[in-house]
Amino acid sequence: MGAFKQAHGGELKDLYLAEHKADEEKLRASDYPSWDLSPRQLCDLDLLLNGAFSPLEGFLGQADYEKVCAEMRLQSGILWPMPVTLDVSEDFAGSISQGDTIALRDAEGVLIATMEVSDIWVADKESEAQRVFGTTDDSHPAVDYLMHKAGPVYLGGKVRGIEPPTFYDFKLLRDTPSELRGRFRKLGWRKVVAFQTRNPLHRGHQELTFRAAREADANLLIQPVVGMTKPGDIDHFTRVRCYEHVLEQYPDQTTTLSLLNLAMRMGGPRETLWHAIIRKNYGCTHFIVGRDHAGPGNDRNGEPFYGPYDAQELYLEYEKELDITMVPFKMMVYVENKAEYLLVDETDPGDTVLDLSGTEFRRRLNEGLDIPEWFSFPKVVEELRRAHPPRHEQGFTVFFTGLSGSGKSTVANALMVKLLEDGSRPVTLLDGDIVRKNLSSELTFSKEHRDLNIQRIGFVASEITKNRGIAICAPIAPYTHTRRLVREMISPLGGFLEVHVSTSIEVCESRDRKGLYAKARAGLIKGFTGIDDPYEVPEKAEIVIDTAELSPDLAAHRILITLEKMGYLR
Ligand code: PPS
Repeated sequence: MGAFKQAHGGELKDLYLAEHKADEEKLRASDYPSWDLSPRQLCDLDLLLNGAFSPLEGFLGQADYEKVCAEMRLQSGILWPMPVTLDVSEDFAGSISQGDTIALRDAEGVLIATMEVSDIWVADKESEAQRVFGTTDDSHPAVDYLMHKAGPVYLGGKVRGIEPPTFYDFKLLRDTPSELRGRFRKLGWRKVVAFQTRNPLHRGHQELTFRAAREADANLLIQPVVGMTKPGDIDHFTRVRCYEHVLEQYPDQTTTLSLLNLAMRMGGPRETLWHAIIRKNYGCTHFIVGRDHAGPGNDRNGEPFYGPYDAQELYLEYEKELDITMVPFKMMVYVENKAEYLLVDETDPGDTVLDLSGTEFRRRLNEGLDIPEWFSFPKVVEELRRAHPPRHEQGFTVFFTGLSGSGKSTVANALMVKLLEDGSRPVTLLDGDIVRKNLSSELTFSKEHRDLNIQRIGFVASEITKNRGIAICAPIAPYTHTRRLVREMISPLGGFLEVHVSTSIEVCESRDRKGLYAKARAGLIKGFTGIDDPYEVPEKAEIVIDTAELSPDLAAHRILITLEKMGYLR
């Protein structure tokens, strides 16, 4: 099949062992050192094994890695823009030697592949970040991963597949390159234009992709990434349900959908070439490249990491070698007076052009506001609304912090009762004492244990918030850093409101309801917050309450009003 020639001139790889050989290797593998793959490594391995990363036959060795970082080429000279490396801990690296075979397992311990270790080296991550992503700024998701999550030592070597990773979701929509090529062959599709996406598709995308296919005189493959995308993206379960609705909008027999288990790096231009090679491996002849393809957003100073058309420019330089034609993304807009989508340069001066930015779309979704029909399909909006209900249907956490005896529990109780009276959602109170009794009974008041205690509270509250309930937490939580971690854990899942109960130490001590301050002063309790252990005053609390000045009833009322203003209560 001429149309399915590889960009790299070689064959499509299939790195799985034949069944009987896999069985033998499985037996031997019980003696191999085992590495538990991270989610990103599992995605990489999946695409290595099924041939989507052809011509690679394993994780890059050092010489290939260096050349890929420096020149986007493998030692053989073949174009390969993205390092695909196996990063491990120092401990694990120290336990193996060059020439050893290791077992690569998923999180449940299932043996996915074995790898003959040809290279072991300590990566110069700064240099890698600079050369591959053009920056060492860790607000770039791939740089963040490299610097803060990836292990310090890289292993390279050929992999031998034992068993494909298991997926329980959308099985029928996941294809290996040879399966998808088979589908194209069966359908008689000789030219296929691929569309890569990590976002839900709306009318503009549907118009654009179909137009691209018509212009290329090709069929269309919508191939969204479901492996790992940009942190904060809409989850793939919701997106895939949306894609299925959009698929109904294309004329019959023109378009197909297939999911790609790629772990994106958000590497802009380099990543675009990588995407093209992968699509070539999947049997596509054309690839749509949009504005800011695989863009990571803005850097620390609010500037974009890459120019909007850098990816298209780089593609043009390598298009011949890639051997998959670029279809540059043309900006489409809705022209109200003509009731149709047109390319920007097709509009007339008198036309009324409508636009809805991504940010405005998310705001409308968040606040349950109208989303116009010209922008998206009703079924897509319905799915997105289901997954992202307006704030008054989302969960939230009210996180009290303050000294012992400051009145946290009293106000938290008053708030709980008022919220129960409102009745919009289930309410859980995670008071300091209750948690210490039920979740953290073995913990002391050392810094380490206090942090652990707060992290446990944060975890439970995040689960409650995610499932659209209300969590009220009332620990002392004396450390800024830990409070910030809790905020970061919960904020992406729903509302988060920090309430600093700022009642002074003098007032708390004079109240001394539990007699603990007296004991602390007498040296009978060591490390008591505010006496001989620090309390770091919150700087960013949404509400500050001093119970020496405000009754519990009024304090709870003030919190309710704030929640209302933020949109969490009606
Ligand atoms: S922390 O730091 O957030 O983990 O503390 P927390 O779990 O909220 O503390 C719960 C109650 O423990 C009592 N207690 C102490 N507090 C501070 N320091 C020391 N050393 C200590 N020992 C016991 C104290 O009464 C806390 O209850 P509240 O409700 O805050 O008065």
